[in-house]
Amino acid sequence: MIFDIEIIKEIYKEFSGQVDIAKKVLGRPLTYTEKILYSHFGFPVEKEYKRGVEFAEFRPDRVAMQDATAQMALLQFMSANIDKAAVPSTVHCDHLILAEAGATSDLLRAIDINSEVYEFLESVSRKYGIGFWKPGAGIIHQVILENYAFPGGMMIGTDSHTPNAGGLGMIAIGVGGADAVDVMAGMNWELKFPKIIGVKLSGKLNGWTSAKDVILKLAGILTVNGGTNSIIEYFGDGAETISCTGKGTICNMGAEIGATTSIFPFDKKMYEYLLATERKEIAESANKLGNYLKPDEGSEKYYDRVIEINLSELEPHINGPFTPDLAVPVSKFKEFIKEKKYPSELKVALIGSCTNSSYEDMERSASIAKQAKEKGLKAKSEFIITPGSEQIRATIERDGLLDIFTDIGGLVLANACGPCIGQWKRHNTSDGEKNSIITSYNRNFAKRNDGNASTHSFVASPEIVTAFALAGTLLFNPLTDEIINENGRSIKLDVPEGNELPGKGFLKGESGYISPAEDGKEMKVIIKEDSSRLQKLEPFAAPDIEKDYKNLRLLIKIKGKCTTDHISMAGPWLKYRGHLDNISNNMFISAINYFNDKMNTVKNSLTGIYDEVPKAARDYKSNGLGWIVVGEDNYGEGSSREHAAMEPRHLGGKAIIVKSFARIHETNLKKQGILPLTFQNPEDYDKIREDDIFDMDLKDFSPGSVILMTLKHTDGSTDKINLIHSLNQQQIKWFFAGSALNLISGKKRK
Ligand code: MIC
Ligand code: SF4
Repeated sequence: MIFDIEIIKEIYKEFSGQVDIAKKVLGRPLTYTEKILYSHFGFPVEKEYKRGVEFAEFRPDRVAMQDATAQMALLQFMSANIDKAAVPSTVHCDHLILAEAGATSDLLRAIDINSEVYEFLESVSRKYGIGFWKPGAGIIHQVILENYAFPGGMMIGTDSHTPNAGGLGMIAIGVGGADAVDVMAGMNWELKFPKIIGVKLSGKLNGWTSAKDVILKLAGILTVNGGTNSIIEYFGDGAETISCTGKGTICNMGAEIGATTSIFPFDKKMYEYLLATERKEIAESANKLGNYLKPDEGSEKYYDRVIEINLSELEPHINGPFTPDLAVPVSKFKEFIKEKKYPSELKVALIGSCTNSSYEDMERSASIAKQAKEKGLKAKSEFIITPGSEQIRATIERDGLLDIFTDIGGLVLANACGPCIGQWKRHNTSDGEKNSIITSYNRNFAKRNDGNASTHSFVASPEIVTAFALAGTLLFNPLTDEIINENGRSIKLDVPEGNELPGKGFLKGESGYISPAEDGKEMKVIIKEDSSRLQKLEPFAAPDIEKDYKNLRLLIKIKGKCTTDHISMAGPWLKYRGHLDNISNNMFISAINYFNDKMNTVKNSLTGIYDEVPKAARDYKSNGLGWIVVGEDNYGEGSSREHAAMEPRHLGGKAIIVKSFARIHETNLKKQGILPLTFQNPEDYDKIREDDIFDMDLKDFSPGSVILMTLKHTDGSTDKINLIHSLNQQQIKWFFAGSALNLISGKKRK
């Protein structure tokens, strides 16, 4: 069965006509990105949009949600009073499974512990016409690539790695739940028309180098915010040599450079992948569209910037620790570790996840593991494997790859996020202990994998990670160095090998899909009474700009990196993702206070006593005082979780003032009715003192207006600083309504 094939046929029928219109209006060759964006406009295309400046409205073809973000998205959808999702949508249960002892027992425990959340998600999905993928079925992005993504399509997903579907030629963008609600409610979806960065690939990957190294290298070039408000479009002869799933890996990790999404044009590799995943009809229709699913000749000069990467010369890279853009070529890695005095013993090596668990990844990694087995070597580090989907797991089990991994000491986890998102009960370190791990995942922020801020997490391709597992040390270069085996002999590993697709085809494995009810009107959504995990949402109150923005307190001035993991930690807190009040107790607990360099220790300006951040916020709120947060660059980098915006809103936050924002988080703040503001002069960050009280002047709040903020210092002096915002007319309406959702549901409260 091909999901939603009738809808896809309709989209393809219209596609060429839409592209022709856009081409005529723009009067020039189009990049592939432009073809998809303009053909998904929410209204007729009448002009060329100014990239990075003007907002445009789109009509995405579908919505994807994962369990940790779907809870809040669907609680909001329920308050929007709509009968049924307007576009095909799915929910995937992948984030809530704790990794401890291995796939079977971990999954059973998760189903037990999370039963009320799964019941809620299943019932709400059935009622509103949403497809539901059970726990164990796989990680959202793999399941989407295997079943739903199609060339030329556009989707949004409540997860920042939604761009994974760019590997199959789709514009797929990560968003907060409130955006998903817009699209499921049948409304147009708004996005600042992105810039387009072209990445020209030439040559061919060889030896130890894999698709992952393209994005590891690019992360080093562009850094964590170099892709902000941009779509990265890959092109050139080299692009056609990379497997479809390899392209998925590259697009997936584009999230780590802040890109709105990443995309490859349709080619033979995608065609083959569609065939292998039993979607011949889509493959043939896409083929017929030919050049419509590629950039036009001569469009190269319309990229805002072009970066060239020669795949033939590309070295494997290892990125980290603590940030995904610290890229080190494997030949320099040993020196890097020594120089920085990072812990060289490798405690754990982990492969798989939504980023890197294709058949090709698994076969190439298994080819290394197989050599080890044959040459009397076992993994010296703990070695953990996470298949991305049930289809991959069943296929690699049939083909003997899982056995090879377990033979060298590997532990196979459930088809879920697990250690990638801190759902990991680690046994071989204690909290605070300095140690190193390496993964084939995408993110490596402090505390992310195991909650320990002293864990140094590095990111590399699965084949490189597997080789390191055998070496047990980071002072190793798999391309040149030897490892001593159990009999004291020196072993040199041969280069990894693997097929892109399974020779015997994919095995589906256990079906994890539940289709929605034909007519869900009478169906009930199950929310357990007195639940500590699910809480119906109360609409946020509309602001009173005369009162609410005076006498504001400083909750925290954050020093350095502040990702969404710092604002609303995952791991143990994932269990409260459907309960706004309970999850708010994790607000900013990992962010560093500028004034004392400590986590979760801020001065409560009412008592003068240092307190935990959420407690101080609750104290201000109960005293009727609003507060602000101050931060630095790329604030809110990382996840799409809107909890990072809803928690401050819930606990009385009025504005977040920083040097710059990451895209998804800035939109989430706007949607939830909190002002995302930037310093007109970034040095004004230094003027903010711990005991300051702030007044904000919002009288003339309008698109492009500058907001004046007065800083009243305790010595009686004042400073006045200018703040900038990027809200357009519509977004200002959200603000005055209390939230975007209040506008949709008409529940405007005073
Ligand atoms: C992540 O990789 O950080 C997550 C967990 O998948 C998040 C979503 C979430 O926080 O639930 C993301 O990438 O958006
Ligand atoms: Fe899950 Fe990790 Fe992928 Fe996020 S990046 S969807 S946590 S596997």
